[in-house]
Amino acid sequence: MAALPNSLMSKAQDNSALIEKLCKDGYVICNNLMAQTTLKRLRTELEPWFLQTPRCEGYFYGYQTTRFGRLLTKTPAIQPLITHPFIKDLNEQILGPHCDYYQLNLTQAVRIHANAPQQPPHRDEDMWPTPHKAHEFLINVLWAIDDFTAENGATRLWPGSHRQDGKLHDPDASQMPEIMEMPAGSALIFLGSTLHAGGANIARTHRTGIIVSYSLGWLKSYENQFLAYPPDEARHLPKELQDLIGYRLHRPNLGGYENHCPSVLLQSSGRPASLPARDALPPEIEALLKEAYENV
Ligand SMILES: O=C(O)CCC(=O)C(=O)O
Ligand SMILES: [Fe+2]
Repeated sequence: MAALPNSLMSKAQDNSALIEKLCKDGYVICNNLMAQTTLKRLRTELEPWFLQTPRCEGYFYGYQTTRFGRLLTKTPAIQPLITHPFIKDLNEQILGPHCDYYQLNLTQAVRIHANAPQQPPHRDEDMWPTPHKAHEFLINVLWAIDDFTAENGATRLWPGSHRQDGKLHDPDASQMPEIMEMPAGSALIFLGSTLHAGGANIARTHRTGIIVSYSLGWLKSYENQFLAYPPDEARHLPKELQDLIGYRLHRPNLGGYENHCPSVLLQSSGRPASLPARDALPPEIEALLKEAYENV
């Protein structure tokens, strides 16, 4: 493949080039991936929540930032971002082979206020404490709601710091991170194994972004999706989003309600009094068990 001119890619570029770049460098920036009308709506819907949400507490989140989740309820304009076909394709190729289905791990609005220091560098996958991960557990998409600049806290990221051939590669301590500058409406996509940090904000104004991350369907998600979107709320979402937030079984028999598909709770008739436990198995296991059963 011809070398890409820089880390900026347009949505017209085909996905295989994007995935190649993501796997090689651990990140890729897609310029202006969201429609301007979506950006405008997101700004309008997010602002009242930024005004009413108290500042974060803790050295990881950072005391001079504001964050909140549950974005499907707070800003419905986010729906097309979560199910963006471009991101879907990436998820299917990178996470898809390692699970029955991938899930929505988190939606989070992040505002880095003026004078905020740099966040501690980290890999988002470290929340799952398995030391040697043989494949990616998470894909992160950070949507720029404001322009991300060197001064206002654009994400710092260490290219090539992601897993290579099953090993975690740690950048040389002297390696400087790259600054993920991008115009509002763009998306920074990076792997869960890529080292990064929210930048220090030395500008006069804040920097706002939205994190949408996806993880393997058999992992505990960062945001508790069933509390964020209980059945009475989830019932009104499109099926694709109900699936993404986990109202379905992950084979074998994982994530059920009364050993049944949890989507049963989305019916308007409410909670059934009792249900038959029903296997959800991969076809090869199902076939083996059937054969053994019939030969008893
Ligand atoms: O806001 C940013 O630039 C990055 C935030 C981040 O990496 C995190 O909160 O995990
Ligand atoms: Fe992070």
